Amino acid sequence: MHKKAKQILKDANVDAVVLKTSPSCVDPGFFYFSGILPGVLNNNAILLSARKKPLLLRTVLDTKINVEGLRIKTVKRRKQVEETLNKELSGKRIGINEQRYTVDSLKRLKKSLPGKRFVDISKYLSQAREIKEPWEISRISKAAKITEKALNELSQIFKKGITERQLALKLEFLLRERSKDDVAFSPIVANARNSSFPHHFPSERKIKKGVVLVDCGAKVKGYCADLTRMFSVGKPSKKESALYETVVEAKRRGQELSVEGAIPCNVFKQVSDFLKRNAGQALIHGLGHGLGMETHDSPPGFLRDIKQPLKAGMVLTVEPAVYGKGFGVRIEDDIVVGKRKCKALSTAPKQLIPLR
Ligand SMILES: [Mn+2]
Repeated sequence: MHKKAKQILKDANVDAVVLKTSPSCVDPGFFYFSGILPGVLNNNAILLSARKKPLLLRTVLDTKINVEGLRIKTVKRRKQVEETLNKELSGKRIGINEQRYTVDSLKRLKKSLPGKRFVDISKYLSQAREIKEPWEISRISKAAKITEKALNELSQIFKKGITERQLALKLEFLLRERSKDDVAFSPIVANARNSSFPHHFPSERKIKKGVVLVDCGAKVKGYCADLTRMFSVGKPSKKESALYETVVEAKRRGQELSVEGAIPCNVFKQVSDFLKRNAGQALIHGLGHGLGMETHDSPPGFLRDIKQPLKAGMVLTVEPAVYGKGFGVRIEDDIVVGKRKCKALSTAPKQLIPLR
């Protein structure tokens, strides 16, 4: 069994762990501990216990799923899932991920397995994925390279009269084609005033003079990248160039501080104060977040209240931003925390990128 699964059984003091995934409630832990590559699965579950090989319960819709090292049972009806669980679960304390159960399915699970005690182990599951193994870093790194390359080619896709949505679609096509996987999330393309809204949804408006904020990420074998680049249609104004350079410097400072032992809330405060002094606005969102199987993975990242120190092998984004009245600037790169310094998986340019 996965050594991290063994650790969870011990730390959470549970006899077994049941991780379930469905289209409406995807649990990355299911994929992490089963070794199955992420995809849309219908109510599959994995059972981890100390004495036996992990057991995969797959429905008749997903019989293609097959991974070495797993015992496999195919179930036809939901009732069979519960019967199998009843037979397989020898202990009393069962660990589940309460963050990935709907209220409805949790009720059903508890009702069908009376006599068991369900323990929420979401905290331990997140902790297990905080520090990335080298093979995970290599996937994130590949995803970042693909994303960076596609963004570098954006001026080749860009045409006069193209809308935000069309540009976002073309970018998504490039990412999916090259990564041979899903995208981490639907790309954001935000021109001019739209760039002052952090989560702008690409509109039908044609891209005109001004800055263009593009936030996107490829996925490689289930691992995400998340980058934001700033472009300029036409010659940027002095205000636009100056704000861009301030945010570049904020990002540089954030990365410089991202070493093992650093306290995330302190890094957040230093960069936020720098932006307040130099651009007149403190950070309105975190300076960055953990990155992995999910776009927002563990650790939680550079938030104003996170005190747990960074550790080598954590992968995070660094994304300082200033959202002004007429336009906004966000620059985002991905990093791996190291003992003495961080390793950048991507590098934003020092100036706004021309689009024409
Ligand atoms: Mn991000």
